[in-house]
Amino acid sequence: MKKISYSVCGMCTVRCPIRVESDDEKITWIEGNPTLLGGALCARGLAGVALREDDQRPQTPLIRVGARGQGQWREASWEEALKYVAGKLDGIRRDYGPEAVTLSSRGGPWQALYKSFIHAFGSPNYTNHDAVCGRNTHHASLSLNGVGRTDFVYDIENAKHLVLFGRDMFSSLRIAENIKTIDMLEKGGRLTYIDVRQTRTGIKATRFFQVRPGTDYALALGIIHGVIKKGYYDQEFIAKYTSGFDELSAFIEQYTPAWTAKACDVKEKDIKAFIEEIGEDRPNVIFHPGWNLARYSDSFYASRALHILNVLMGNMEKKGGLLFSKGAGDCGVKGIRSIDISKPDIKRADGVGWKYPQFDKGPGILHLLYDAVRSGEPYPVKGWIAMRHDPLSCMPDPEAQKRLLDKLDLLVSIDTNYSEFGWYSDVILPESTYLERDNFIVQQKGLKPRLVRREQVMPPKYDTRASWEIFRDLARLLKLKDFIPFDTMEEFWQWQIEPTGHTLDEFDEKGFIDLVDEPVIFDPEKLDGKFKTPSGKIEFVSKKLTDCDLPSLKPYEAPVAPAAGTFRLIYGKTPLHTQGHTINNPLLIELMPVNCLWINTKVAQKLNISEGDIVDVFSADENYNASLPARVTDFIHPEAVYMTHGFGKDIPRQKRSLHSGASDQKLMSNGLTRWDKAGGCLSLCENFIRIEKSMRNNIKKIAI
Ligand SMILES: Nc1nc2c(c(=O)[nH]1)N[C@H]1C(S)=C(S)[C@@H](COP(=O)(O)OP(=O)(O)OC[C@H]3O[C@@H](n4cnc5c(=O)[nH]c(N)nc54)[C@H](O)[C@@H]3O)O[C@H]1N2
Ligand SMILES: Nc1nc2c(c(=O)[nH]1)N[C@H]1C(S)=C(S)[C@@H](COP(=O)(O)OP(=O)(O)OC[C@H]3O[C@@H](n4cnc5c(=O)[nH]c(N)nc54)[C@H](O)[C@@H]3O)O[C@H]1N2
Ligand code: SF4
Ligand SMILES: [Mo]
Repeated sequence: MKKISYSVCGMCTVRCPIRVESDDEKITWIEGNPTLLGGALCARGLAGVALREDDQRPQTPLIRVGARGQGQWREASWEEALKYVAGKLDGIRRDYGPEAVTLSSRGGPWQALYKSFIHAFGSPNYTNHDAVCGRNTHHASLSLNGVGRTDFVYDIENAKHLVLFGRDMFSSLRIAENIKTIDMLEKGGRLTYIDVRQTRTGIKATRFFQVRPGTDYALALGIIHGVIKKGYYDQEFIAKYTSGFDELSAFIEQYTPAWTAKACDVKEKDIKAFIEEIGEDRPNVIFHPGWNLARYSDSFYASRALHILNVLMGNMEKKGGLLFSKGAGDCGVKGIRSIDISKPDIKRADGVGWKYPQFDKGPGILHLLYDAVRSGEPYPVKGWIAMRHDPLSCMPDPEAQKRLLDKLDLLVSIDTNYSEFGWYSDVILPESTYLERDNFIVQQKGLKPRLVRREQVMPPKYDTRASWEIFRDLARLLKLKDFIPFDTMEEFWQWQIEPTGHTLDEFDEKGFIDLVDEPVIFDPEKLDGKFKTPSGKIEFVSKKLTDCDLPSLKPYEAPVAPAAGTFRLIYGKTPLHTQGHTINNPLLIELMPVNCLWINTKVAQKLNISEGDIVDVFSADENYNASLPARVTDFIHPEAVYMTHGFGKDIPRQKRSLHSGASDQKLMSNGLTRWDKAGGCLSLCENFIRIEKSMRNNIKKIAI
């Protein structure tokens, strides 16, 4: 029977709204929601069909029988596997207390479920991926604006100038944002792109700066210098809503255009020309403060400087600027109910909130959890459930991580695929793919807050389950009170939507429900109370940072140059894959089967490497090496080499992608030790590697 379903894409965590056509057990069409995205979708979104069909994903619960990581599994029924996990969790709770169990996830709109589960179990240790993603920029926004990075919507479509520092948005996609940016460019808007290499975004830009790696903070300081010296800032806004402007003005004195040009390897005249452009375009200028900023030890300050530039532009709550994201309460309407079991009053194992008061308590900082694993302080960590999360793929030095994981009694992976963590775990609980399951209704903040839900399009192909069923059943076995007191998703949806006055049928019209008819914009003259800093002002000098012995206006320090014969390893995404988990997708691997190593032309000449040659790459401790083809180009800074993240997989059951290309995090030896003390993120771009032309290029064909 033909069916049309509205749902939410699950091929990456952007979660675009989709419309799916199916005919009995076959999906015949997937497109972006026509009302919200005009049908647009990316290659990965379309490859969701291949994810469902993929027989190289776990098809039943699996319990490890050999040593960890050896890949010997026995298939188990759901009843047996859940009883096994619940029994182990119960044992840890009895022997060490519930706080000895941690649950990590990829965050996002459904995290309330997993967070509530671990809280109901009695542990405060919910954590997520964000310390290798957006924590630096989130903390930078909190320290300045008192609200987090997702509390703003960027009105790109109406901007006159969008400035992106390494936010490679046409590779690292968000479909709605891409559409808005194209619209802006077609209306004559300007795009300035800053990166250490040329990218899909850079080639669409009106101005491109190829900077020395790790110097974004210097460039941002130089721009602040120019903006203040030229008077290209909104004096009224600064006087009304900010504190510390005099300190900022004094601090930037030294960061002249000439200094900046030298620090960043760019031309002084180009910096000056750019400052004139933003002088003309303000206040409709947006400085994107970054997304994945787990890059350098000063990325927090670089991002803070970009947030400061938005403030100087006076673009808040103005067309073409930064608009506050509104929830139901801001719009005077009632929102949905959600599951929300509060955190037990126990110190977090990662030290966030007590040892590290500078960080937002929310999901904590995952790599700091490893300190507790290592030392047993403040208490032992004995169990880890990774829900839609692959710590071994997303954090550096997986071998060092495995040595620490060996101290734990229980590792559980709830995943649609075999992740690297799953492969090292004790139990894999396979989740049904996003096309095969329902999820809660989600209330998305924005100019018009909206309800969306993920609806099951197809029954599961294999013996897999939805995460809400997995957690519900585990909670029942563990006798956790108040956790999901319902049996079907339909019942839960009804309970969620009831206070809003809307009905579930409304989802069938266009796939989402707007809670208000018109966008809600605050009066830009009346923003008092919106900045949740201790003083209620935008704080150029933050008391919270000062109290934690951290500077607000940190003097610039140049990044260390690579030692002779080594290169700074940098990475990014491709539009054809999501992190590491689509590499084995039957359709996507066909489009991109291997990553390659970008290397500057002059450097390549010295190493006798030509385009397409196989090169060998070695981690600093020489414990990991891999081979991949070279991409020789002028458009990368000579200090750096680049590769797409996610390759170099080592999971034998994923036969298509086994050992294909190189893994950036396996090349990051000791990478767990370098992190940004103010922002919390690991500094993933502070790793240096050695490269050689591979001997394999010389293999001659031998006729037999
Ligand atoms: N197709 C696709 N889209 C995705 C994802 C995906 O996996 N695949 N993941 C999503 C997620 S979770 C995130 S967080 C976002 C991330 O999106 P982005 O924040 O855009 O992050 P990356 O793609 O990691 O960006 C890496 C870029 O930083 C550049 N870079 C390295 N060093 C420097 C430097 O010193 N200065 C400057 N200016 N640039 C530098 C690299 O050359 C590279 O181009 O993408 C999202 N979108
Ligand atoms: N070296 C390096 N490190 C990085 C990055 C980089 O570019 N380079 N990028 C960083 C960024 S921006 C991020 S956000 C993190 C990503 O962090 P990761 O944790 O690696 O995130 P993903 O790969 O998106 O997803 C994790 C797991 O979720 C599984 N999964 C996917 N869909 C589902 C589902 O529907 N249900 C369930 N249960 N599981 C599912 C996937 O199979 C995968 O194993 O990595 C960060 N680390
Ligand atoms: S960006 Fe692509 S993969 Fe990610 S949610 Fe949107 S359509 Fe799906
Ligand atoms: Mo991310």
